[in-house]
Amino acid sequence: MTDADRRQNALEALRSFGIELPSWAFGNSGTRFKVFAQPGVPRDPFEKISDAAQVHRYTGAAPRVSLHIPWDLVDDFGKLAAHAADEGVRIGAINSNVFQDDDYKLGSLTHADPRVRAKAVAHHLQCLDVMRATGSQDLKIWLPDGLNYPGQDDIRGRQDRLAESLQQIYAALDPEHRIILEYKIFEPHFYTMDIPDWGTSLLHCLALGPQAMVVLDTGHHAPSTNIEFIVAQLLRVGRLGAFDFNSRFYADDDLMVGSADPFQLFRIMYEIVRADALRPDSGVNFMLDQCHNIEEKIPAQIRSVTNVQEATAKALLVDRDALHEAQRRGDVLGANAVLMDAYNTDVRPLLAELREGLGLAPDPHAAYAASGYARRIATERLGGAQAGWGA
Ligand code: PSV
Ligand code: MN
Ligand code: MN
Repeated sequence: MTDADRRQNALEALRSFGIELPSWAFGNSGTRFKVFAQPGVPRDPFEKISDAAQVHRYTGAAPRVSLHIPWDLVDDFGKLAAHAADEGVRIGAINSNVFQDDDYKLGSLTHADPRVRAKAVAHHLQCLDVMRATGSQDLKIWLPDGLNYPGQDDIRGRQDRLAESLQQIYAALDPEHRIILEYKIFEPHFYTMDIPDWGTSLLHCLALGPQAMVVLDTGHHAPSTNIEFIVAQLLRVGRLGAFDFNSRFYADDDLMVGSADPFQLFRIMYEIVRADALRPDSGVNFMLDQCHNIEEKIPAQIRSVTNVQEATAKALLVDRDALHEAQRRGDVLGANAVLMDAYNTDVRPLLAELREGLGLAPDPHAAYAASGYARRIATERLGGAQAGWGA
């Protein structure tokens, strides 16, 4: 295959590559020290979707929005889905939330008290109803459950209770639904989390059945973890359900994807391309999970989408025949050079061409800035909501 062929193939693959945006990226957010309010932030889930639609309008690559329940609770989810359609986007994954209720202080789906477990299961069944009303297919579960002190509770007993609670939720899925199960190494608990790693998530998914898949949040690992190795493993067994993309320097920083380590993002996307998992029907949902504490939110989401697109374009440009040949020969430096050649390619002209082919401006950042939308929402919206807490 020639360079020109690879370029054409990359353009074609990128045309159908969509990234899902989180509704909570558009609200005010911060750290436990301070939430800095910004002018024009959405006052309700309808306005969050309108803002997410701006990102799609200028990138052509962000056609869905994930919701978080109860942060995005509305009376009529059919109306919210219709609003999304009017804005040219769709509702994506529905995130449950069992981390802000006093009842869940010692656990939710793992809690020792059957009453609390039943309440947490019922919340997930409510999320399935939201999925039915919005046409969403993915129920995304991240649990805050865990322990702060050795001996605080029985590690193994909690796994048994978790398996049983998940089974009850799984049994309520419609045929087109999936559970996508996220893991996180630590936080809010520090001795152990009940789903701390991909192995634990995968074991629960395998026990549940084919409609359960793992979510890999790039910020949820120990420093230096080889994330692309995990991606390759999960793809091999057909259980990579989704990404929560973001960047981290220290902990679960939720910074813009590709800002801390664009090379890692490229390596991840290469494993995706290698497994032919970029296709919209591959079963991998490419989502962002980010908060923008100090930067403007819509431009930050546009930047995040273009960062993912750039890493993906580079991964698509890898000369896989040459790589395979170098690997077969045992040519260590040659194989590494093939990968680095692709990584070092400036793909911005390719992405500009992609956008022009879609009838968009070549530079989405400039086009959004020129649109006047930020000025309009700053004057029209007063009293914007926080991303989650208090939304
Ligand atoms: C937890 O840290 C997490 O990554 C989960 O995906 C939550 O739903 C999300 O963050 C909330 O921002
Ligand atoms: Mn996440
Ligand atoms: Mn997180």
